[in-house]
Amino acid sequence: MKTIFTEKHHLRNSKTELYGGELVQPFERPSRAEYIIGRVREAVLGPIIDPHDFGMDAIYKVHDRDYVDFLEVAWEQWQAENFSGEAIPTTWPARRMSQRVPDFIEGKLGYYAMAGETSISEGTWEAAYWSAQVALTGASHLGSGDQGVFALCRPPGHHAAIDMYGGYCFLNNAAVAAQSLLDDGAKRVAIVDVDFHHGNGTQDIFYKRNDVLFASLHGHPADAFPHFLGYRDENGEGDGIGFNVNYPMKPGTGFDEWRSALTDALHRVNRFAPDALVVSLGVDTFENDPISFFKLKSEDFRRYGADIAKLRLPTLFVMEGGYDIDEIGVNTVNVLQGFSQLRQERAAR
Ligand code: SP5
Ligand code: ZN
Repeated sequence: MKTIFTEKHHLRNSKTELYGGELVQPFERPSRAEYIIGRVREAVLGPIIDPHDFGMDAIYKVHDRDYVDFLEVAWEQWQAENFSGEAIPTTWPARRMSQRVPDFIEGKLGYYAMAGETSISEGTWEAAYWSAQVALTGASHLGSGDQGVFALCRPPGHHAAIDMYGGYCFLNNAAVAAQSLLDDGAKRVAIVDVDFHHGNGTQDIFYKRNDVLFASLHGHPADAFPHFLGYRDENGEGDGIGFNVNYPMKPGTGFDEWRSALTDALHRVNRFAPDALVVSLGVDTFENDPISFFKLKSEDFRRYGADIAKLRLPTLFVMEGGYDIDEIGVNTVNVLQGFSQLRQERAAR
């Protein structure tokens, strides 16, 4: 299996995350990608390929232009105010307040942020741009016949909505890739999000559409980030009714229950009969993840990778979260190996 990867992810190197009332070193840090690419090399998963630059067009297809414009200049505008720290919002357009876009950077941050833990820092835009290009390059390789491709995206993307950032995400890499598969001729694309957190951004982007089926397995919003989306009764809107499926699960959920939810999601994908599958691959479902509460073990990742392979769909894995830095490389590559090994066994018969 090919891995798409660039060292440009290092450009996202924020110093601060608002966590537990303190500014701490972010959980979403450059070493995450180093652990994962290190394990890809060690396991000899396959060739490692640089992204191609596909430009901005694919990004504008899933995000609002004014939001992308804001991301491009946010750090510059923040710096122009001579603030000493990184850019963090403090004020939001909450209930019964105006939804007009302010001019001043502090107001803009609140307008475009869906969460306040994620600081915007020097290089954030460039890293987010290249992360989206990694996903687009992965999609282009699926288009030319590969059966499984790994887009090692960093920063992650699934919390980034049509016009909102947060949850360590700025551009929705999985959504950008899914849209590009449609634009290159796919009639339907399914996205299965196995990150511990609900993929609120991906849900938002495709909520009114029936050409993308979105299924997300995640910590119940009553107990887990992003807190305000991801309930079971969110089934889509308009043409999209029936094409959004959420599997919220309670603290302490182990592999058996989690796998039943995945089995149900994969059945729905199969009935949808897509031309391609995008997997939002977060490994923060691991039992030792520092910010999550599912109980998957390292071997479980291999087992569910094989479950996904049984769909026999061209599959793009897009890296999302996973924060226990010692184990994320192993767990991520276990999914990819479980997928590839089953594919190879089936092909040999
Ligand atoms: C891509 C991704 O996985 N983003 C996740 C962003 C989560 N940010 C908020 C974390 C707050 C965690 N609070 C957990 C308390 C555990 N004791
Ligand atoms: Zn996550």
